[in-house]
Amino acid sequence: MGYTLAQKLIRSHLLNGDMKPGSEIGLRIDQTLTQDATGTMAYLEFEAMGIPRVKTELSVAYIDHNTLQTGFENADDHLYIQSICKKHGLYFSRPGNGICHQVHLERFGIPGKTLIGSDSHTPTAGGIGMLAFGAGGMDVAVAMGGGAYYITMPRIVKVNLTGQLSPWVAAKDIILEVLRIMSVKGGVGKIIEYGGPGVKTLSVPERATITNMGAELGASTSIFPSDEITREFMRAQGREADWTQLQPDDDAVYDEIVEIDLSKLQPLAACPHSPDNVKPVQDLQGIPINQCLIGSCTNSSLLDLLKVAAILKGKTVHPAVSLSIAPGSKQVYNMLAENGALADLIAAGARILECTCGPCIGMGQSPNSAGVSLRTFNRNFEGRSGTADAQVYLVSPETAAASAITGLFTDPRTLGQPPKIKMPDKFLINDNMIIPPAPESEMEDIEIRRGPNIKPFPDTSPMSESIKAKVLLKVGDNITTDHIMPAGAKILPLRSNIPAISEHCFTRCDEEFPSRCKKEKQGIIIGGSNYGQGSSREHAALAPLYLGIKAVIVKSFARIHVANLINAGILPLTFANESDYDKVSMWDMLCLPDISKRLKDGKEIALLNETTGDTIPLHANFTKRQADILLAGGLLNYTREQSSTK
Ligand code: MIC
Ligand code: SF4
Repeated sequence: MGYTLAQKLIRSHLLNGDMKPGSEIGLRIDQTLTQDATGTMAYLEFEAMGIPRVKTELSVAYIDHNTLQTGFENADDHLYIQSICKKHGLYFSRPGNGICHQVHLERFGIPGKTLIGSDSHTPTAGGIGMLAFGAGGMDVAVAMGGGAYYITMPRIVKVNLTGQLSPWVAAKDIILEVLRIMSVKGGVGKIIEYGGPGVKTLSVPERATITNMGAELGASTSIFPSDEITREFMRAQGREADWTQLQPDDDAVYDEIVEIDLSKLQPLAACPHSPDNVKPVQDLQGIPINQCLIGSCTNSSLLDLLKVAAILKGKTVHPAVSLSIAPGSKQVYNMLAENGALADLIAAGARILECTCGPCIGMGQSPNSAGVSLRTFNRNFEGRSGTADAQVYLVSPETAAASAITGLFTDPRTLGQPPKIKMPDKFLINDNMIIPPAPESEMEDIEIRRGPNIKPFPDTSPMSESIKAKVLLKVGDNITTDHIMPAGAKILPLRSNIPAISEHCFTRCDEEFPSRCKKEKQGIIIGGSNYGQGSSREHAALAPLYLGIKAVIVKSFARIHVANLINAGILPLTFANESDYDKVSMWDMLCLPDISKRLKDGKEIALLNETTGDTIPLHANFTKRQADILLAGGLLNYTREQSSTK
């Protein structure tokens, strides 16, 4: 029996475990990336591990999220990360060089290598055949120190692409169709592998749009084969030597197959407030819009922006609309400037932003009250834009540009002949904004620059014998990490200060949550299914940890968040029977008797609801390693314990 492409890469990087779906495997990690909003914490954790130099083949730190700099905090974090890179052996991508996933694809990604990044959209690199995972900062810190990255062996879904896209239908519409079919939890525990004859009709930037938004499926990762098209892209980036051909075996067996005939697709939009709430643009035509935003790690490639420029050339943005465009990287920005397309965008009235995440993470450009905003981004969670009642739709660059001109939701197919855009034979290569690390011999002399907002990692202690605490919050299904730990221009500068950022924990759902936790000293959170979907931010675990949350009990978890809870030493448990969710209410006093002993012995766990008298069975499917991490009070303590017993 042959292997799928993902299975081949897992096999060649397997350090421990066996490749049986559902069992834990440890992978050797070749490359890591961080961005600045998660990076400071990841490097504080790396420092706490006491490893002098990164042990990966390549580690890169990007500055792309926290670039608004309304106070000293973000700039201090940037300097801290820059000094860490120099000292500990990492490449540093300066602010202005672009969004981590776009730059990594252009300048560093290598087909067949493994990559983990402290950002949920790290699987973008699957567009060139990398096996790439989004992870919490602590997992990235461990990988930088040479440790394995642990995941549950996923099942493999093949998305079989046939046919060819019709004019005006884009890669974004393919991934929106996959989201429509599978939903935001349909990818949990799975790797999405793209195959079939339709693959060769898609360029690398198009493939990367698709693998990028695999994160919204909840998938472990997404991957395309590495073929002649990948080779051309690598050649145009001056990196052909890094290319290898990668295909699944002919007799590979998949756990599930999803068929998509590209020729049947039409322009689609994800409607408020979830990436899987997908409708044809045709059905939304005529809705008046207020804002169009083009960019983010999903759709900010040169190819995307050249199409947008061609659509806008000689036109004017509708007076009712604000159109802003953020190129994905300095390379994209520079090439747009050199070939005149930037002039077309400016002439049409687009507001050109720096090449960062910007409005995607609520760093400026919040829409007007109840504003309708069309975005080429990947997430339209309620409130993420910074305007609580905004109506955010996710669309292709073609749909966004067409609508920006008319002022109404517009199917781009109404525009006539589409522009013919060709991938360049050669990209503009100038890595002057990437600073290499100092040689090992100079490491000692480099001083780490720590601003006053950078506070140490919160203290954790080993798990107590029993847990007894009140329910301090009860939430429903599909809670995102944006609910748990909101982002945006006001809160993001606090990412390196856990005590301060904790004041905002869950405030989008319940303003009183932080003060209630402080008063009660410890508590338990109850949630529905797919709890913790979205971002990789470990702050969604570290803030609850700081606020005294001991356990989170839900119907089901999203992959990265449950790993972050374990790493923080918070006990993540699931109801054995989902209907038992109704047997627990706010303020109930819950008890998990002998919990540390039960974890040690791998015994079933029962929850005692002392308020109602119910006994509720819970699932706690932890591996020995996970149980040991929880017992130690989190991954940092566990890693320290491990190294002291060696
Ligand atoms: C996001 O898109 O939500 C982010 C901001 O990139 C996050 C990381 C973070 O919260 O810093 C992600 O996707 O992991
Ligand atoms: Fe940045 Fe948005 Fe991509 Fe997250 S999804 S990395 S905030 S551009």
